[in-house]
Amino acid sequence: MTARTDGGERLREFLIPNHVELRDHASGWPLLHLAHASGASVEVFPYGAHVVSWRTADGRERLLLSRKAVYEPGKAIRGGIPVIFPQFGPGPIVTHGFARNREWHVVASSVTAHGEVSLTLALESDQATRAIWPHEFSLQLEIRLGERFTILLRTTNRGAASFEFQSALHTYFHVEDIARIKIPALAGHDYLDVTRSRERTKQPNLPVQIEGEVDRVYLGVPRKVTIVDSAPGERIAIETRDFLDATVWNPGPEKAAKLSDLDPNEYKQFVCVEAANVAAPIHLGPGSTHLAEQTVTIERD
Ligand code: TA6
Repeated sequence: MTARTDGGERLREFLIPNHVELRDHASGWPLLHLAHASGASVEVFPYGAHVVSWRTADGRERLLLSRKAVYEPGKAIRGGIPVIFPQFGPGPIVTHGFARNREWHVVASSVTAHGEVSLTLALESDQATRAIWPHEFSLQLEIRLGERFTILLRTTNRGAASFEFQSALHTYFHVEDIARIKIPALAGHDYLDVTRSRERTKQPNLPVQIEGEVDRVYLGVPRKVTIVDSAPGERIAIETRDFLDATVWNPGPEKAAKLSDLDPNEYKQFVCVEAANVAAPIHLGPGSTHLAEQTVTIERD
């Protein structure tokens, strides 16, 4: 299982001047740069279909990518938007599944009639994935970049038997100061507290705030969740379809210090709010496709 580092020769047919371009990266891995007319941009590695940058039209980076991220085949990149499939966990296979550690391939690119830049990457089951998870599947991750940034995740059962899967977009949202942010929409919702053996707990009727390590799976969340005060006078709006749960994670100082691919103080500048299907795995019959979607924008007071 090795990541392709051929400079992405096979990507060239999908490049669109000024909109989908190939960029060099210190890792030697091909990196695709999507640019929208507004000035917004996204960067994604075919490795893991891993988005590592989302800049809004004002040029500001809205995701955290660790300065100590490691680019090694088989290892997850710390930060950006890891794609979690077919298992979030805990479970019988590798934590958070294998999709983020495998080489995806580009299958389509376009500029839509509305001027959005669209890029689609795919991952299919193969002998290596079957050895880990014995099901035939295809995954497609479509990025649509305009004033808003949308990711669509399509999961198709290519086999003759049903299977169940969990999935998530493990987004590391950049925040100015973790101590300032609030997440009002999760007030009053039940969550599984991972720090307390996934004990089912009720969020008080108050916004979620981050103090120390927070690792929770909120169940049956609203379709719109905002991270308030991500920066002074701003909030990050996360709108989803068919992602029923949301994981909220920040390692806090002690856990952060144990992560070799995270600078010790970087924990202060991100919160993971992850559109997810975790509590109730998705049941997919033969030939069926499940579509889940996340759109993020920055709202201002
Ligand atoms: O989504 C929260 C979580 O599952 C935490 O428990 C923590 O392990 C985090 O993901 C990071 O996981 P990773 O496998 O990317 O190191």
